[in-house]
Amino acid sequence: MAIRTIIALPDPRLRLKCAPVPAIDAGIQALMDDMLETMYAAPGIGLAAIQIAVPKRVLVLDVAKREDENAAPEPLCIVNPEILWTSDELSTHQEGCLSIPEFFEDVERPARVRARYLDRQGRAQEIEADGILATCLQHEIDHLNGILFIDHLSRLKRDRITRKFAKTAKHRGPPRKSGAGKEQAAAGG
Ligand code: GNR
Ligand code: NI
Repeated sequence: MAIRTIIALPDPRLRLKCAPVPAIDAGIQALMDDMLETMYAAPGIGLAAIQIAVPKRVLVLDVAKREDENAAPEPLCIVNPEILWTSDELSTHQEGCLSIPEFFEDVERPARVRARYLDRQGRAQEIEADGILATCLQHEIDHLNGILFIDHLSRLKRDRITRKFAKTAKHRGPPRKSGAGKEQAAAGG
């Protein structure tokens, strides 16, 4: 297992539509293990593969520790998810994103969702989620389609944050091409 670098705005790869996984093999399982380690280290409650520069329809979630720091981990590995149903009822949660660091804003989404997916062993599963799990699942599935939570905000707020990150990137210069970055690019195909 390894902690991978999380890419951030304005990296254009965050806007890719990610490819379905044809088969869950050892490589995909290793990817999910790295994603979980990276998510827990960040720390975060969800991570999509594209956030570590791998454009595949894979995500991991664990909302267990959000309320209780000492709770046992409850990792979910989700491949090729498909939303089957969303509630008409909406709910609002404050969202953040590891690829948009230090920016938090309320987002309104369906309060409950049902989805079908493949788990770590490639078995078909269904999940019905509410609360923060429903929010996080929708946030992660958005990532697979190149959608970020700022896309659900007003254009004014979205443009403000997009400009801020474009400007910061200019000051920082282009990302360094060394170490983990290169390995990831090679593994990302
Ligand atoms: O760690 C995360 N917290 C979070 C809080 C509210 C709604 C969504 C999230 S997901 C985020 C990690 C992340 O960027 N996943 O893509
Ligand atoms: Ni995110």
